[in-house]
Amino acid sequence: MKTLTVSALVCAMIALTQAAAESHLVKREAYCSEGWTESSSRCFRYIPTLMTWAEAEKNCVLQGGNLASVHSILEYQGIQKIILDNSQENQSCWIGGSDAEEENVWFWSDGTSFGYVNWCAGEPNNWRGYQDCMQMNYSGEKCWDDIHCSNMKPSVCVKRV
Ligand SMILES: [Ca+2]
Ligand SMILES: [Ca+2]
Repeated sequence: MKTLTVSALVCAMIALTQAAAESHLVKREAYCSEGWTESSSRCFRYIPTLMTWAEAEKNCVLQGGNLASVHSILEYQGIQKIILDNSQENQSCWIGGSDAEEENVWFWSDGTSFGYVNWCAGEPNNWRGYQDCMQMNYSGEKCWDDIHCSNMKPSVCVKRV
């Protein structure tokens, strides 16, 4: 009788452990919703449609996100990989940096703090006095540049999980 109880307990424990392992797997698969790619514990989406910066931001918002913010070189490389995987090239894209509110005061449109930067040499230069939106993968260095917000570009959205 005692042996039977112990066996039953062991069986129950094995079953629970398996259930936990399976639910963990399911959770991992669903980390990002369909069409979004996990990188640095966030979900990103490459948008090939050419849009202005504001249109691109609005498009991300409609999908529950914002244009991508970047906080480290690892995050930046992760976003570059998503662009390369989806477009087969290192396309220049809109990300969420903007100094439209006040010249040379940069913000991320998702509200995260602006610290890490990867500006190209000599950028941001606010060329001709009206460059207020951030493109990435600019020039041979694939770094950041400020350009006029009405340029038409692909973009990268980010969504917090
Ligand atoms: Ca500017
Ligand atoms: Ca510039």
